[in-house]
Amino acid sequence: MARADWRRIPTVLYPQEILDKAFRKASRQSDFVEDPDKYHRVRKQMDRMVQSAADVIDSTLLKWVDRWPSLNALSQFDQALIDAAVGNDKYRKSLGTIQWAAEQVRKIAGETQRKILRLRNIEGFHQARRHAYGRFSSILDQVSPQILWLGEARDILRLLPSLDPSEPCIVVAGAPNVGKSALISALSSGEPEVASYPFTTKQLHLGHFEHRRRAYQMVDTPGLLDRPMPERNRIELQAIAALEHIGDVLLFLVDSTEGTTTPLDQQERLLGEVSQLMSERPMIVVHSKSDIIENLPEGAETPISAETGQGLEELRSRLIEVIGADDVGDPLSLPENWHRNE
Ligand SMILES: Nc1nc2c(ncn2[C@@H]2O[C@H](COP(=O)(O)OP(=O)(O)O)[C@@H](O)[C@H]2O)c(=O)[nH]1
Ligand SMILES: [Mg+2]
Repeated sequence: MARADWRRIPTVLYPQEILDKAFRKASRQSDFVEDPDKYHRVRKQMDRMVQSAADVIDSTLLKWVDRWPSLNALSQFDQALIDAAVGNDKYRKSLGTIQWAAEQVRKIAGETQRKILRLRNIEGFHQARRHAYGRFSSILDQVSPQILWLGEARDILRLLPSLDPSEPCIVVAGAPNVGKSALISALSSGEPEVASYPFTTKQLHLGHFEHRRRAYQMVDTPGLLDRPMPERNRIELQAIAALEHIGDVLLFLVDSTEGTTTPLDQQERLLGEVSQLMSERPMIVVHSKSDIIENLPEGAETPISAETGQGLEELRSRLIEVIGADDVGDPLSLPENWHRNE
């Protein structure tokens, strides 16, 4: 599965800039035409101008379309994020429209070439060239909303978190302010990346640590797995389903300190909902802010503190063990139903 890297998509030119670039190049090309006979020279020049302008427009548009990942090639998680952030339909249609524009430009260039072949006078050649230029610019005018839309979409998408679906991923859930972001920072090697989530105005934290050459990713879930489920919209549900796919383990934080923002019974209800939603995935429940916990609720054995580091290494080992990415089994053992037929 590809990983979307929006930062690698170049800025597209404004429609007028594409035209300017195309027409400039076309004029330069026509200067290279040499023919002592004016009739033939102009005919070749006008033909060359139309073809090279079309080449520039066509290749600029197609090169850009190419750099956008095809939605189907992306992970479900990325697809859900893109849908929530800019809309998958709009995304597909805009790219389709730009591709259509490139085809039209090609077609116009072909028609003009055939027309110039049929014409028999110098003024006609000029006219055919002017006519083609006019059509190029009206095509670009027509698709300029889509070009501008994609430019804006790119700026939004580059703020989204990018997760590598081929590496393990830990989804960190829990009510607001229980310490999810602080824990991700504490477990991360280096500063966690701050990204935006289309579901919330809050920032999302994305961290990772390495173990045996694998990058264990950790992702926050503000606005998704931190409030009661019933009032979810379609896109949020989709994102939750996607999280379930991409996450190898769910780490749920409970804040049982005096100062908790969300009362314990509500946190327990949330835990119940989240564990139902992610029933396919192993879940680890920890009590955060152990440095200020006065009395740990009964049965709660895993206090951790992002502040003092208490319990963090144990937690890290447990996560690695539960994910089991390193379990390759015994390479010498044979499948149970294996028979040697010699
Ligand atoms: N004492 C203490 N405070 C913490 C700890 N972890 C987080 N906090 C504080 O709890 C508040 C919420 O933390 P944050 O990570 O933003 O919570 P989130 O909303 O779940 O991401 C912040 O003021 C943190 O400084 C901890 O281990 N000990
Ligand atoms: Mg947070």
